[in-house]
Amino acid sequence: MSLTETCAPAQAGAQSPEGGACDSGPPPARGNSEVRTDWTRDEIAALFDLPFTDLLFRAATVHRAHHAPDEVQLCTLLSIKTGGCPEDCGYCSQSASADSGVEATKLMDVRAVLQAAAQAKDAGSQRFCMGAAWRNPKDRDMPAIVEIVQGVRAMGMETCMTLGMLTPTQAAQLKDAGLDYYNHNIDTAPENYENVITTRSFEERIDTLANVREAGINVCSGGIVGMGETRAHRVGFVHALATLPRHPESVPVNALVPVKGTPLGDMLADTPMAKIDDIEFVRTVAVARITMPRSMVRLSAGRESMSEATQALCFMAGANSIFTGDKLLTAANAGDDKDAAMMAKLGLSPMRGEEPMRACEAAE
Ligand code: SAM
Ligand code: DTB
Ligand code: SF4
Repeated sequence: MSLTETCAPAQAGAQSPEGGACDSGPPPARGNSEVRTDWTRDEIAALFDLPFTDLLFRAATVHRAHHAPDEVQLCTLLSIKTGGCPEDCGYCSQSASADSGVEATKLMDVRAVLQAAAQAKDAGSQRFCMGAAWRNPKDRDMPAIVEIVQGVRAMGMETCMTLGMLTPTQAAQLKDAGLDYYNHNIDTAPENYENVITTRSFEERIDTLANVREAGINVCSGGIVGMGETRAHRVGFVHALATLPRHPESVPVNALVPVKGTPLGDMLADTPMAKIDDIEFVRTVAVARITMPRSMVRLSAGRESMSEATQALCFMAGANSIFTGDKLLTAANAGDDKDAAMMAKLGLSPMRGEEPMRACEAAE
């Protein structure tokens, strides 16, 4: 049974804001529809500090001004090149420097990738996201990558890739192939970056995001919560995204999946920080929604160990996209049966229409 089959019918478009009702608490709400890229850290910290019910109400109000609150976008992930990565991201099972037991593979055969995409489409997924454990793609990899993008697009699905750093030329090649989205996470606050990754800089991440934007590809960028970072780091993380020259079209919020054999998985194991507090996770989602009103906010890694109640709070707080299926890249995901049951219970439907940011871009 597919997720599409089990869910309630899609609702009509986003509701318009009622206005006025959410003006309490710092910073003052300047109208639900306003999209700003001049957020200050103090304003974002003040949002995090709001009483939880006020924060949720405010996030839900912003959400309803821009999105249909009972629709969730379904995306499927596939690892097209797993493990053996030269980068040392402290959370990642695929780093060659981790002792996680993940076996390194070569880039998958184009036909096998297209077969997996066809299955995802049958299961109701609108977008096929493909990840490669690379610091950056080599130019010799590009012809196969281009063929994959063209093939998945020909099936009528949206395409997303995450391949590491891109040069302007590679970004242009992907755009020409028809790539819809590029995922490249900033992961954490700039000042926390070197505590998590030492083989590249935060600025290099921003450079690739600029190359992707410049090429005309939609941007997907977010990060991970629960890596032992402080509240101030979470403020800095949201601030870095919300003050980009243009907000990312998609903002994945991952909860750390602590993997044995990775520096962060091992460091946090058996400590009170092994799992992010559920309420703090929901707060992060809510603040992302308020500061980036038109973006899709994607509940990404970590849903497998999250209760339905916590996920429901995340949907209230403005999350409106999930990864479906049993597997993320290497880690377990909730799975289609569980998700279909949750969506039916919550009365959520798969998203059918266009994303608000893209609809606005088309109108501009
Ligand atoms: N190599 C590419 C890169 O780093 O951009 C693409 C793949 S990488 C696995 C994509 C993202 O997955 C990372 O930026 C990180 O945010 C997320 N991720 C990886 N491992 C994770 C984990 N154990 N828990 C939560 N998120 C994770
Ligand atoms: C993102 O932010 N989360 C996805 C996607 N972008 C590529 C990846 C999650 C990976 C979780 C750990 C794993 O499966 O190895
Ligand atoms: Fe490599 Fe990406 Fe994993 Fe970092 S997150 S080790 S770049 S696959």
